Amino acid sequence: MSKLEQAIVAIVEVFEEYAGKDDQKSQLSKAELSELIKNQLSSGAFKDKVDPENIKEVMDDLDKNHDGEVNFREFSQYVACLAKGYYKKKHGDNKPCRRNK
Ligand SMILES: [Ca+2]
Repeated sequence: MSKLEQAIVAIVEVFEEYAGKDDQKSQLSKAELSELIKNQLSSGAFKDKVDPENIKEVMDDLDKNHDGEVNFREFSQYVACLAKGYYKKKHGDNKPCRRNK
């Protein structure tokens, strides 16, 4: 597989792995999201984009339909947002990753 194909598969697999930890296999609960961020988004390039201590805020930001869970659609938008943030940071624009509400 190409680099991009691998990245896409990885996004899906990470979501499935963490969302599947409780009975709601297609949704990330607050606890699952917290664990995902802690384990998958803790290296230097992303650490300042997400604060595991402030998981409630991240959750509120991602959970667009306010059902207390993050579905794949919401998660993939978050990943896209992180990618944009990473690109901007790499090119000298270091604004935090927040989408318009
Ligand atoms: Ca779940």
